[in-house]
Amino acid sequence: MLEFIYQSGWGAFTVLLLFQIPFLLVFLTIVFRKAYVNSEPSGITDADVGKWRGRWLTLVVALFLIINLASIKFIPAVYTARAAAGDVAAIDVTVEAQSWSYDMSAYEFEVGKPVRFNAKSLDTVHGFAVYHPDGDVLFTMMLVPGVSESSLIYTFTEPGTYKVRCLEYCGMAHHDMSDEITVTEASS
Ligand SMILES: [Cu+2]
Repeated sequence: MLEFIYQSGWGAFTVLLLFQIPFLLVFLTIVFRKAYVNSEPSGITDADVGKWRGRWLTLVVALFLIINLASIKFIPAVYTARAAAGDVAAIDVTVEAQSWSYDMSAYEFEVGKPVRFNAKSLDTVHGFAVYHPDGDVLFTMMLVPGVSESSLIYTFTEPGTYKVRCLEYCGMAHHDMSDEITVTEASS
């Protein structure tokens, strides 16, 4: 359903509006209120500014720490290192990215079986991003030509058709650079 966001210029334009419209509304509200509703000095003292600056900084630092600590286990490099340290037998798959398609040694995987994606690019910088059938990005890898393969271990938890997309701008047909992975129920 959200395919158009990736495949047409109007999709990108719509996403742009989602960022621009709220910004514009807040900006115009502030300008309007200050210029036409209340042109008097604000009455905010230096002490007020200091107090709110302190609160704001505390909030930002606290959010930074909480979000980072809570999300650390979802970082691909972290769960790949954990899976590798755990000695699990992962299925090796080679992925070769080239403008503007992928060549993979396998396209079908099973739920619950770890897959090690060994990916590289043959020409320019490409991405290898795998999307859950509901549209969420599960992980993305940046593939730089001339650099040895990057590896990532991922274990699919649900069957379905997973979309692969390039998330590094790589030229004219970048928006069309995609593929599909099928994940089936565990056989045993
Ligand atoms: Cu691309």
